[in-house]
Amino acid sequence: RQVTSDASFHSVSFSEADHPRVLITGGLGQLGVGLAKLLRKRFGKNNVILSDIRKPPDNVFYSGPFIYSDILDYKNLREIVVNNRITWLIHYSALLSAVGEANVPLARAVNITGLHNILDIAAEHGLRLFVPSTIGAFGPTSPRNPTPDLCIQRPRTIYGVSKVHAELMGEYYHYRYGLDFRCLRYPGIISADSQPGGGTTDYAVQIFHDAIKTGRFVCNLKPDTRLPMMYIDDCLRATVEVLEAPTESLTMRTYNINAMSFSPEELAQEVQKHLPELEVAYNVDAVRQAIADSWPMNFDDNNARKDWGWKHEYDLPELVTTMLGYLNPERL
Ligand code: AKB
Repeated sequence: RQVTSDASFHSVSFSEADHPRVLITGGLGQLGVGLAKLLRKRFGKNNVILSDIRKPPDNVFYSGPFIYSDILDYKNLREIVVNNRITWLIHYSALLSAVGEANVPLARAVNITGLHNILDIAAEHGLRLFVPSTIGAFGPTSPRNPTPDLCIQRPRTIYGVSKVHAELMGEYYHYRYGLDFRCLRYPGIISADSQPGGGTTDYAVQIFHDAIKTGRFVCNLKPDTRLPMMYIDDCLRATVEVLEAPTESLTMRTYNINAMSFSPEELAQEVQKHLPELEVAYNVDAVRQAIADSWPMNFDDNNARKDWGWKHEYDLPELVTTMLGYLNPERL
């Protein structure tokens, strides 16, 4: 191992000889392409394989290895891991909160049966396994302000139930079979060049696109709905940092991570500082509102900060300036 020259990382990187070989499932969602880019810079282009069941756009296909992989097909998954000598598995395939409620059987298959395949393959081949969890793994009976790592978890969505299941199964496999399972509970993630699909926190991405395209945004949550949020660069960096954290630094296997909390009203006001002509209206979606009302308002991530040095870089003003600068560079 060698000490990294990239100052934004707190841990170590790998030399060419002992680099991990990484497979990312659900690679064409909001986070996979960005994570692959980051990991390819550290471990080399050909050591990070993106996978999905959809056809990738040309720029993704040509930027590094891409492979078809269906997590519900155990043999296909196993073949990919064996043939490519995979050592790290990053499991991003999942149906998110709102879309999961619209198709519970599919969410159950992908989020629960798919996870079982991933766990078995990871345990059988001695892989380091990262599975993201979420603020959605908490529910109305959890403390919401703030929400600590360890507390009551009785979510009321299939997404939340599947993520508590993933946390518990991953930890069980860790203690029972020695699986190197690592899990972060992500807040709502905000990104400019990739779209989330079917989440409750998606409004916080859509507002930027609508503000620039039409100058009008209709929010599907009430103005004072406060939720934990994070800019994508912080989220991807946290993921790499926990994956590289020395085993002895991890006192737990599932950590909350956070950067900021805001409501639609507060986000709109911050955007209006740059685009005063933006009009915001509210047309509440009952399903999404009920979900958001059962989720944490503030997320306590002190254990991540203490154990492996987690530190966010983007707060609300920084997030808004970065998103607007990215989507519409001439305006700023
Ligand atoms: C969702 O809204 O479902 C996701 C999440 C917070 O896990 N973005």
